[in-house]
Amino acid sequence: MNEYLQCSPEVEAALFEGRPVIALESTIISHGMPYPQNVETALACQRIARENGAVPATCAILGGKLCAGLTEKQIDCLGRSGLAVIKASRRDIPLLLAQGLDGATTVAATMIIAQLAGISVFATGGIGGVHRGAEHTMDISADLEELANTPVCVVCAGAKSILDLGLTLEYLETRGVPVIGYRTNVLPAFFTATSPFPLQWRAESPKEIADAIAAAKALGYQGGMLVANPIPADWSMDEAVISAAIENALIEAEESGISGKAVTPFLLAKIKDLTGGKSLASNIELVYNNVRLAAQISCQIPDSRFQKV
Ligand code: PSU
Ligand code: MN
Repeated sequence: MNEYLQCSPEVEAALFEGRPVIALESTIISHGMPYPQNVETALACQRIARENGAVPATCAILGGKLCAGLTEKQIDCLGRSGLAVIKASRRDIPLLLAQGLDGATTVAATMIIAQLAGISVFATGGIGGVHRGAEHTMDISADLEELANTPVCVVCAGAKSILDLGLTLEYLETRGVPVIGYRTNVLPAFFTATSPFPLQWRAESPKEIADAIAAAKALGYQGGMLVANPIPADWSMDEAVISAAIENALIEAEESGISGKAVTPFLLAKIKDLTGGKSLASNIELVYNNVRLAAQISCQIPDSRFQKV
């Protein structure tokens, strides 16, 4: 095993025995939600994974180690620390490891840990993508490149329209990433189930997705896969309310000169304030929905391991 990788005993045993394991990220804990809802949500995700037959491997960088499987205490610590923890994407990993630091892992960094550990399915809320105005800012999330290069299947609720959804799909197409709508023909827009952007592929069951993962694995495919799972109807937000909140948050970000990796956390917090907390409740439910689906997919993969590195 890689000297920097540290799987919890439970995750280690499950992987060794070929039992289903799913990865969960930690930027969503430290930077995506306020305390204490972030910790409650992260712990509930672990419960939901187990109820659906998968061992949860919440990932983070702690003391310079790539950790897969955290204790409640470690999750609580990440949640309390909030923005004080470094938001860690691919570019940050070598430095955090060399200096023995902590980092809350984004989708990209969590995919890297998952692949090293041999975990092939990962549940999150929303992925990073091509930001609106990227033609000027070049702000394109490293999550997209990771999906192109790392063989992990990421289950998300689409992407927020703080991003340019059309360009995000174009980028994924260019980089050869399959995007599969789960019981939908269009890319979900995170807080709402639909968007004007059609998808090429649709799956009706977790088994269909597991079969696609198995085929990619058999080919030794380099890249990952994205499953877009729409927010459940009961939790979907009003289109006009959420669009107005996003527009206002984008204006505030621009006026405050927010840039780089601070953009997404800033927008998320603003949107929550502007919707009186409604967006947070929806956000939490869509994550649970994704954890459920990811666990069900992992249970359909005969040997849920990608090749160990
Ligand atoms: N989108 C959300 N919630 C999140 C994130 C994105 O709706 O919490 C987080 C994820 O961890 C994602 C990261 O991987 O932000 C992307 O950040 P950036 O755009 O800086 O790459
Ligand atoms: Mn960015």
